[in-house]
Amino acid sequence: MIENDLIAELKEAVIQGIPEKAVAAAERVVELQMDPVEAFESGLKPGISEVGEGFASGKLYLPDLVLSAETMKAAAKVLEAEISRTGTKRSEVGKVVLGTVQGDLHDIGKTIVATLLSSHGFDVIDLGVNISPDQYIEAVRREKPDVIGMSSLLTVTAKELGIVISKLKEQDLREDVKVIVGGGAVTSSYAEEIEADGYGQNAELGVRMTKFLLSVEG
Ligand code: B12
Repeated sequence: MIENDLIAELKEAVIQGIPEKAVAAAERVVELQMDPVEAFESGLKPGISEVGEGFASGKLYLPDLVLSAETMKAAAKVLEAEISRTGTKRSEVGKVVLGTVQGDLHDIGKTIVATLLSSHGFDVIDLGVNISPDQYIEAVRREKPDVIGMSSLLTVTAKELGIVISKLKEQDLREDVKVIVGGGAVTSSYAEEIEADGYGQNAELGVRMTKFLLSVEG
């Protein structure tokens, strides 16, 4: 079946680190009107996970990781454009400030969460990567979001999530905003431990959790 072949091709392209191949497959996904979120989660994501495992076991090196990440980002851009195009029109269901925590430069997961939230009608302010607790606090004061979403991929940066929550409490802002966390370094039990309001294992579940926290239907 063409659809399964394309998913496999996306995965292979990321593993091999060939952006042109990944972009061409992503464009076919769009042409065939396949689900872009599914293509991201079942094609690109397992590809980059495999590369991550190769890196962890010493079979692959940092340049391999960089090339695969660039390949993933190039294809993700095509899929993200499609997710935005087919999404719900802005209906102001809520405002979300998103960012990757201080010390952490991983942005692929956070960006897909941002895109999917926007496509579900949320107003999303993406702060970017390496966001310090003070920058989150400033953003909460400035943007008055309903939710802040934080991403952490490194074990050493996971503690930043708890630091931001403590700072929100210190500044009397904790009651004003819901906190949702995610990323490879985070588990639902860790989210509970630091008293986040929600956790999202992937972008889809992150959107569902955000809707649940804000009592948004659908
Ligand atoms: C790509 C990648 C990189 C790229 C990042 C490029 C970029 N622009 O993002 C580069 C090459 C730059 C990189 C660098 C490093 N990396 Co790196 N990297 C990865 C890799 C292979 C994939 C990450 C990724 O993008 N996954 C795909 C996305 C879609 O998945 P995701 O991020 O998990 O996001 C999903 C969910 O988690 C969730 N989600 C994510 N965020 C949020 C937020 C919210 C609010 C919600 C609700 C949900 C949510 O939704 C997303 C969609 O499903 C992982 C391995 C892995 N399997 O994760 C290693 C990994 C994270 N990296 C690792 C390491 C060690 C590093 C470096 C320290 C390497 C080095 N020696 O320099 C540096 C650190 C740089 C820094 N300071 O951040 C380790 C971390 C180990 C650990 N436990 O701490 C990993 C696990 C690899 C490994 N197995 O060793 N890396």
